[in-house]
Amino acid sequence: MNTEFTLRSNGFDLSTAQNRIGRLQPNHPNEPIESLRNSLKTQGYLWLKGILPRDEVLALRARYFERMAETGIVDARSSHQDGLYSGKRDTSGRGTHLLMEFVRTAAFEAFCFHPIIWQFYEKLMSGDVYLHKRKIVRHTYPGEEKTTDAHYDLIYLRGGTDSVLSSWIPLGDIPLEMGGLVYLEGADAFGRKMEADFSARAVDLSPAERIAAYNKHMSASGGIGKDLAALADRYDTRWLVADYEAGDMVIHTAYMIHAATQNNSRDNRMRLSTDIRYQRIRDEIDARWVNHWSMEDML
Ligand SMILES: O=C(O)CCC(=O)C(=O)O
Repeated sequence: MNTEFTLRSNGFDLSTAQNRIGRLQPNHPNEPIESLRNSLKTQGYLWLKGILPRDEVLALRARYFERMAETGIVDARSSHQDGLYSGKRDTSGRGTHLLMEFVRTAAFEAFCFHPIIWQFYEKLMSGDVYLHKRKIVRHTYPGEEKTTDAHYDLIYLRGGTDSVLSSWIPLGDIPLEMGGLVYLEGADAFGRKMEADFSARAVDLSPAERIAAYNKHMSASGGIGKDLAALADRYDTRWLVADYEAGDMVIHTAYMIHAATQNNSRDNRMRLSTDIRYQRIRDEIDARWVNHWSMEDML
C-alpha cells in the first residue's frame, strides 16, 4: 500500500514496510446483524462508518479542548473544535487532573451511554449489556513519539469475561496521518493462541498475578511489541490502517491485536479519542474496571 507520509510508532518506522500495510474494511451499521456478527468473528473488528451523529461527536471534542484550554496546550487562535496544538505541553499536572474530571462528567458519560451505542451492543450480543465504568480518553500531540504499543485488551481485562468488546471512537476526524488505531490482520487468532500460552504458564502464579498485565510472564508494559513492522513480519501479516471520521466507531474483540501510530498532523491538530468497553450483563465483570479511570489504578 502506498502512503505518502511516514507511519511511525514508538520511534519505529512502519511505512518502509509497504507490504505490511493494508486497509481496514468498513461495515455499514445497518447491515443485517448476523452479517456483522460474522464479520466481527472472522476479522476481529467492525468498523462502523458514520454510526454516531457527527455533530454530537464534534461537540464533545470542542467541550474537551475548551476544558483543557487553561493548561495552554490549545492554540488560542483555533476553535476548540479544531483543537490545534499550541506547541506547549502542560507540565503542571493540571491537564491530568482535568482529564480525570472530564471522564467523570455527566456529558461524557451520557455520550458513552448513547442509545445508538448500547442498543447496537444489545443487538450484537443478543441481550442486556453493561458499560464498564473505567473509560479512557486520550489526546495525542502532533509529533509525539510515544504511541500505544501492540496489545490485545484481555491482557488488561483478564478478571472478567473474554467476550468483552471494546469501542474505539475517534473524537474528530483522524485521517491516517494523525495516527489512529491500527489492527494486525487476522490477529484475533494470534491473540487467542498467545493468551492460551500465557494461561498455561500462569499455573505457578497467585490468582491476583494471573490476571495482572504485568506478571512475570509479560513484558514490562504488558504489551506485545513496539516495532509494528517486526511484529507483522513475525506473523507474516499486515497492519490495517484507516482514515477515520467523526461519527465512526470501531469495535474489536478482547483478543484482537492493535496499536496506534504517531500523530503527524500537517495542520497541527491534536488527536482525540475514547475507548470504552461493553459486555453482556450476565457475564463475569472484571472488578478492577468497575471504578472510574484513575492514574493510580495500574491497569
Ligand atoms: O487510542 C489508542 O491509542 C489506543 C486505544 C486502545 O488501545 C483501545 O481502544 O483498546
